[in-house]
Amino acid sequence: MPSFPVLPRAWWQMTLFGLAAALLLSPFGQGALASSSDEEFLTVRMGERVQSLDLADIESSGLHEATMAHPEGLEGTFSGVWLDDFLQSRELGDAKRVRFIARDNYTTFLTPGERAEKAYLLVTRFEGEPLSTDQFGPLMLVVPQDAQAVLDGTAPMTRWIWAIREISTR
Ligand SMILES: Nc1nc2c(c(=O)[nH]1)N[C@H]1C(S)=C(S)[C@@H](COP(=O)(O)O)O[C@H]1N2
Ligand SMILES: [Mo]
Repeated sequence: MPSFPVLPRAWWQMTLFGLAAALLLSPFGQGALASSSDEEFLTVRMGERVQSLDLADIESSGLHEATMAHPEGLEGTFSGVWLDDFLQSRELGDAKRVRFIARDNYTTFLTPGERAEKAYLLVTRFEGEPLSTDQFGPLMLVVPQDAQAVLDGTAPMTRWIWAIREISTR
């Protein structure tokens, strides 16, 4: 019986380990990891009513693009849905407070007056791909018309919240 090439057992273990690591680090591996958390994409609350939304649910409000620089470092084409379109599609357009809660528990809210004053874009994608965790995903809120002023330091960005995991209304 021809002998299998004589290689130390450790060689095979290293090869298997290498393959597993390569798979995890590959776009395929990342896709698999990302999709496992899709069901927890965004929680939307109105009182007792809780909705769990995924990317497709949110983007069904209609995607819009904005090419701009985000002060946290991303520069390019962002896509997302207008916040008011999204809220209306969920029958939340009349909310007195729309609160955003981030993965780091940072939180902000918008009143109807603030929403009427500026067009807020709920960003779902950067350069056509869903926002990853290190790109401040899964969702972020920006005001495209203020992007330049924010960079120049002439407009505040206190309502620009990123890493949004929950929208809570009342
Ligand atoms: N998720 C999240 N979004 C956030 C913050 C935060 O800590 N976490 N900081 C907010 C505040 S207070 C401001 S002024 C701007 C800029 O924050 P930075 O100066 O810490 O970058 O982002 C806002 N968005
Ligand atoms: Mo701030």
